[in-house]
Amino acid sequence: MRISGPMVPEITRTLCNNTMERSAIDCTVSLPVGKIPASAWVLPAPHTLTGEDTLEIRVPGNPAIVRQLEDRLRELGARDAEPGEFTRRAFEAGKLDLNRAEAVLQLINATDETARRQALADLAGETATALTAMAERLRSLSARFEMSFDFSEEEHADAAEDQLLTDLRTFVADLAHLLGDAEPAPHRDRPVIALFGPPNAGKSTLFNALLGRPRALVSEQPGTTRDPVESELVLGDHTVILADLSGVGKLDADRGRFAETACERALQADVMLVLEAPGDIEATSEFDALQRRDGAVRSRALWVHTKTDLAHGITANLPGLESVSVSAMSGGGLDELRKRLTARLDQLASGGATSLLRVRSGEALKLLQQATKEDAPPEVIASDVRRALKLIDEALLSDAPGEVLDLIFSRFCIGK
Ligand SMILES: Nc1nc2c(ncn2[C@@H]2O[C@H](COP(=O)(O)OP(=O)(O)OP(=O)(O)O)[C@@H](O)[C@H]2O)c(=O)[nH]1
Ligand SMILES: [Mg+2]
Repeated sequence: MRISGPMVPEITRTLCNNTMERSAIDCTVSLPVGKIPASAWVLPAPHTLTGEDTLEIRVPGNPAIVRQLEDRLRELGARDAEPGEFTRRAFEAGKLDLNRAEAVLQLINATDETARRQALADLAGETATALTAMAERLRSLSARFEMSFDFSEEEHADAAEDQLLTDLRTFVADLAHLLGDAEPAPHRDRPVIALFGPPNAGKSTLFNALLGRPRALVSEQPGTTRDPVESELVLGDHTVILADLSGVGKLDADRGRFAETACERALQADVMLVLEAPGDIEATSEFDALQRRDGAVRSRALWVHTKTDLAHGITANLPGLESVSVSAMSGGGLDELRKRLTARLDQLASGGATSLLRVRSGEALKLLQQATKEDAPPEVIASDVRRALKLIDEALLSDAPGEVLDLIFSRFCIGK
């Protein structure tokens, strides 16, 4: 167990009978099951991950003992951490910049070697350093573009312009290489988007609405969908498999006969839509159960509040995840959902690049690729270069508004 914050000295004294001096100690913790031998690391501020006083305590890995230690810590005033809260505190204490905090998340969720390599480079700050150098190159290119207008009437202007364009193309290729664009992560199969949620949440109705045809059976009877129903769906540049799953939870008429298959499919999906109808009480607990099986599922989840045409002031659960509200009946919110899904798929296709640094510099890259591909007049290219430079500068500043931060950290597992 790891605890961090101003109450740590008091808890260390009560629990381990120790002062807040930096030490590794053996101690005995009194729990209802008895006196338990424990090892503790007492880590005073500021030289800790979070910059706060921190206590790490290790007890034998018996679930009952761990639970009792958790209860004891709560009694002493500690509370459970929010997802990613340790990393967030590290970020807020200035121990970790946002790019690195995001790299931690990427590293946790990396599923292949490319993604792991990228995350490690981000974490070590290599990407930011390389990108800073790239920004300087682009700044000088941008200045040359601006200057070229002044000389465009002179006789060597054309040759100079060609050279400038060649240099810009070289820059674009280098940036693509830096961002890992040259070797897109090989996606074995089509990405899968799964619809997960309690019976009657409106999964099949949303499935049909996204496809634009009545492919899956819909009824007011809970437990209508049994085996998964799959269909291809085109979203932006992506063709995906959309999977409609059987409902999960106690309200299922089949008492969970098909729920395990649904859970397994949801866990394997690249993007999981968690559907919650107004007044539904099971979506959260079922999602929590999935998270206990695989903490990383959070980063793949998108919360969908359904049947918004029916909701009359019913307060929805706040899952602390990216969420959208839709009515498959009226079509409201479907465009927004498609947009969010396409953005997720773009991320997947770029090798799981999820950090703001990569997303923003990726946008700059796209802009420049477009600009150099077309036979655009220099004024237009120059303006695109300016915009790209602004995006990269912003990416390097790594400043993000509070709600973006909430979103980033919400995708961490609890305890990280
Ligand atoms: N008013 C309204 N009703 C909806 C909406 N979406 C679904 N419903 C209704 O909710 C009921 C359940 O819809 P389904 O799509 O079958 O739900 P499901 O989640 O697939 O249910 P199971 O397959 O049983 O797990 C049906 O009576 C639908 O007509 C919506 O956006 N608005
Ligand atoms: Mg269904």
